Amino acid sequence: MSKHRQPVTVLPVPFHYGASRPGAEGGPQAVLQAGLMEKLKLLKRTGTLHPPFEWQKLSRDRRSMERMHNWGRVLTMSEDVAEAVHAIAKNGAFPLTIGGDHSISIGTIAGLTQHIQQLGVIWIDAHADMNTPKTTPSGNIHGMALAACLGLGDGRFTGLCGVNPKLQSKRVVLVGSRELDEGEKRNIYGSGITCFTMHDIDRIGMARVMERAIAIASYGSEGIHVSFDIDSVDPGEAPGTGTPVRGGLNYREAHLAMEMLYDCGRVTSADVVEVNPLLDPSGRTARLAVELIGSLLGERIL
Ligand code: Z70
Ligand code: MN
Ligand code: MN
Ligand code: MN
Repeated sequence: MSKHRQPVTVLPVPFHYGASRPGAEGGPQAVLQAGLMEKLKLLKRTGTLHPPFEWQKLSRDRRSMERMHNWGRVLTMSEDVAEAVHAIAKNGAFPLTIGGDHSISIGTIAGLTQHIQQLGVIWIDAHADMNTPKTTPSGNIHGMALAACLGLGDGRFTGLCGVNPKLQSKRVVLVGSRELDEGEKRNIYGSGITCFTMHDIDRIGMARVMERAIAIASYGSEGIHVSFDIDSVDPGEAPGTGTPVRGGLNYREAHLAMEMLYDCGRVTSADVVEVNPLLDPSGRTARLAVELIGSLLGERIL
């Protein structure tokens, strides 16, 4: 099976405890409702739906701290997601994880790095999610997810699955950044990851940004993981998300990024996170998510 045309296994992760408010737990259902499985079928990518995880047990877990809200629930979810994603990848399928808030990527990346050597990551987001418990202004773990994968922050998360760090900064790229906290900026510089802000996209264009991002994430890697936060897209197109930030990717830039990722032939997994249907009763944010997944998996105009 060519890496380019692997069958897709969808892992729904209805989870919001990494964010400040509820709603993202409805993301998977909204994206499925908007036609995700039909899209996979159309693209002849099989489209298996992973059996749901026993979310009940999370409700009893009250472990929390001022600087790491709901860390018990996030940790339990991450362990389960890591195991599921590792199993999907081992089976030769493309794990497509649908969030849920962005803390779920701690789990997906932990699972992937057990199977793929020197994983590259392209993190498309209005935010960098590079806080640690020391720098976080909110205590919300979705703002610490990428840092944890790079070995920064609390050992409960950096040590997940026994490998720390999971990612090497020379293969990690941020795209679409436009709202960074002060301590987080220091973490970005200190870590050595690459950051393409909205300024860079305006200045040199999305095509050149993605060419560079892909080159960086592929260097010496067995695969690229795309972690796509829907808040990277401008709120005019994607209003249904917990922390909208104006000045985001326009409709065409978002599709172009996904198309270029498909065309590079090196993407082996993806997360689509932070779709919050409570904030968008029209459903257009979930429909956009399905469209963008289509572009990432090879849908073309001609
Ligand atoms: C802020 C924090 C964040 C997503 C919000 C926001 C983080 N930097 N990430 N929405 N996806 O609280 O750490
Ligand atoms: Mn994010
Ligand atoms: Mn393995
Ligand atoms: Mn974000």
